[in-house]
Amino acid sequence: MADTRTAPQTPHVTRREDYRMPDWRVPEIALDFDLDPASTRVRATMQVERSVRHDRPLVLNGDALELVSVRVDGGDAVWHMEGGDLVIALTGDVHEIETEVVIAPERNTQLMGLYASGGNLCTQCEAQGFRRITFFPDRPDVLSRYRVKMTADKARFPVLLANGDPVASGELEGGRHWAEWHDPFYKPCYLFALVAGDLVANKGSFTTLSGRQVELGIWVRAADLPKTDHALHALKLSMAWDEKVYGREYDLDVFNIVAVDDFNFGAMENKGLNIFNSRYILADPDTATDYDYDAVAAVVAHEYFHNWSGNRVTCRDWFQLSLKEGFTVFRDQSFSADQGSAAVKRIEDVRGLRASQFPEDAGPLAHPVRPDEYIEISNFYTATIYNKGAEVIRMMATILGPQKFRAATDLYFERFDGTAATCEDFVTCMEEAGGVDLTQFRRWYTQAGTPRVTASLAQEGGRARLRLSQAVPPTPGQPFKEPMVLPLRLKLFGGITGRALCDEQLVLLDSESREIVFENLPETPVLSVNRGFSAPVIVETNRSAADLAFLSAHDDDPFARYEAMQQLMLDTLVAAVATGKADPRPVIDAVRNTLTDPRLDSAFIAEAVLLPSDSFIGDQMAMVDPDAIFRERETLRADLGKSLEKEWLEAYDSARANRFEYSPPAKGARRLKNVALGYLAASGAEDAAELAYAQFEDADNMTDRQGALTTLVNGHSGKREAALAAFYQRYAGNALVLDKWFQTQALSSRSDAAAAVEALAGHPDFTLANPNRARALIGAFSVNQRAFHDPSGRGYKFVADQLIALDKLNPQTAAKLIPPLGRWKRFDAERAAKMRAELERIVATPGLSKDMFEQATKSLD
Ligand code: B3K
Ligand code: ZN
Repeated sequence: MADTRTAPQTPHVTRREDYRMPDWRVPEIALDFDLDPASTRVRATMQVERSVRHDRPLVLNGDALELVSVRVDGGDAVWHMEGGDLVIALTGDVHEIETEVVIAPERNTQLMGLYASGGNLCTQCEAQGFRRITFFPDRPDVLSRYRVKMTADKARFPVLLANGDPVASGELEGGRHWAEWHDPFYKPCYLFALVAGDLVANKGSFTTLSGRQVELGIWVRAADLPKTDHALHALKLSMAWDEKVYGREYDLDVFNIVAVDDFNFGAMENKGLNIFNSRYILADPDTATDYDYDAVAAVVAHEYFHNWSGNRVTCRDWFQLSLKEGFTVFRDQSFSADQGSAAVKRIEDVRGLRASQFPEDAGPLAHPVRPDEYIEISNFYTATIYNKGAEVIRMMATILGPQKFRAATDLYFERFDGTAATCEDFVTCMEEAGGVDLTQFRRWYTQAGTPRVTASLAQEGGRARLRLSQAVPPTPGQPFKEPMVLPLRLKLFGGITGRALCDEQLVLLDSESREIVFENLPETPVLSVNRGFSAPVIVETNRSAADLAFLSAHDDDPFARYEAMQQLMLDTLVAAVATGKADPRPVIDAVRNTLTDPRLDSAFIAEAVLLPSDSFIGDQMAMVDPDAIFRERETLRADLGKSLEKEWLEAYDSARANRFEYSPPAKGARRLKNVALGYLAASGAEDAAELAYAQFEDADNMTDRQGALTTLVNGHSGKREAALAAFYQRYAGNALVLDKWFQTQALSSRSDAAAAVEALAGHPDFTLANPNRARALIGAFSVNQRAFHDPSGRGYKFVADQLIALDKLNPQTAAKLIPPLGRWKRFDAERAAKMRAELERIVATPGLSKDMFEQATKSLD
């Protein structure tokens, strides 16, 4: 067995500028699996071709493989090992290579390669897991056609699935059976997949625009079958949407999705055989919140859309990851926006960007959308690659406009179909079809850091001057920055009448500063800027609290209304933290206006009246003071709760009697109802806990039940423990719902949250072996700003202890949880020293994975 751990002292750094095309192509591969959880035999037969004239050997990557034999053209081979890699000397230009290896799926705790989950066998290969299945050039620009034969015990593994279409199957003696699948499309090995298990399918069909009948299957354990209708429906919607909006049809006769409980992230787009974390497939009203329902649809869509943006056109190398991920996130965001309220979807996406990507861009792990180097590529599946990458695509769509953007994506798919492409290829298509020069825009791919825009409007009689300027902050390895191209949608409103004073303009700010003059203004203008969040930047303006309150009531862009309210709340809270006092009345009045505006729908109102999170408030401050932030935010919440008690009760009552239905209005009603419940509890109203407990008991859906539980868990009523116990008992054995039970307690705003989480780590249902459970407790706790940053440092120590233990099982999942400890520079000297000490302890741990080594050492800089 090869050692899977790299000595942290000598990490190999892979650099983008070192890219070289592959020495050998592998146009065909046949894989033969003799499947058994304890010991699986894998035989690979590959046709290899020398790509250009060179005298280099064939290097096949491998990791944790037990080599049984190597043959070249049916005879002996000249080979040796270099680390985990198999190096074969070849004399001709075309050869047939046969290898045989043995692997142990049930001992694979990393969940990369072939592994066991809940008694079934499944694979995960992206980015570099295929080398844990067989020896192969494990890089995305080696494209092959796959033939896969699987043999297994029929009683234990009645279902055998792989990529492409099924071509043959049969029975064998001794209760064994086999199946063979063939994928006609050339693909990189990271898209290889197989599943063997005791599964049943929710089956459906879809007829493509050109008349191809596609058999759809959502495969799960029999008990989970009733929870698969929503995912199947979302899949059909996604297939139709990609035809309509991008002209992209599905291309095989079958499309299968398998749900597994043990998975390192959300899901995987393997060709024709997507494998999902079960949390993004299973949904019914009793166990899934509205948020879960939406996430299932979004992830099903995302993975389906990868069939074109990722699979038909794949990435040349892993530095191009955002080529498929940024574009596909943009596609899934657009799909979700089309299913309900586009404004609310945009608000949710921007909130997510600010919660994860902005802090990443401002911290030690900041990197460009197209990184220049990595130690472990798994560490680069980040909010920057995914979400900032999506914003970059969105900005190009904004600059081109819908028709030209569609022409550009058509060109991209046509020109690069069946190939491994680069971000540069994508931008070139945008330029050619859009008739624009994106030379300077390309800085979005090379410069890290969130640009800061200052917008100040000055009025002189009937004229107003808008001065816009930009600066991009230094980031690790990039001390100086050039100006970016920032598409800013803006508009002026009359400060008295609320009337629009001009049409919306799209301003491309591409220099350090620029002035725009507005003439003949009949009244004092108020500036609405970065409408729809047209550029992923931080905007500072000279708008007063009155201006912001005015826009929160009158702007005709719902996102800008939300934004004005958020800014008003932020300004109030930041002032309160700084001075210990701030006037809450403008916020209270603006929230009252929003709550009682009959033109607004409940989903929007619920988003608009929510206070910014503790951590987002902290992000605005030079030094984060978690205790003061918590105190001032709770004070404002209580003020809002008390001052608007009548309005909250009305909002609550209007949705109280609703029975469950999954529709945008019903979701909006539940969202507002639960936000109102939170404010009623914050007001200190004596009967709020009774109300929450009644909701908890009467709920016919998880959104209401978990909303009530959250309110009770954050409070001190006698009902708290009863609700936690009832929830636990009701859902004993349901792993996804128990994750919510752990997570709700890990996110508690009470002062005893850190102690509670330490105790929960010893609960019989807690395990680090399941990534969802680890994230539910440790991941959630580390973003609970108040509890994690407990002045004693116990939160830091707890998380470091858990991550050191998790790293031994699953380095990829452990390394993902490092960033909260890496924010030490933003905290006072005592906290910073404690956080650094834990990072140093992690780095000094013997046998540390290179995943953790990279994240922890960079976080210390
Ligand atoms: N492409 C996968 C992510 C793989 C992560 C590997 N560390 C899922 C997705 O983005 O669709
Ligand atoms: Zn993706």
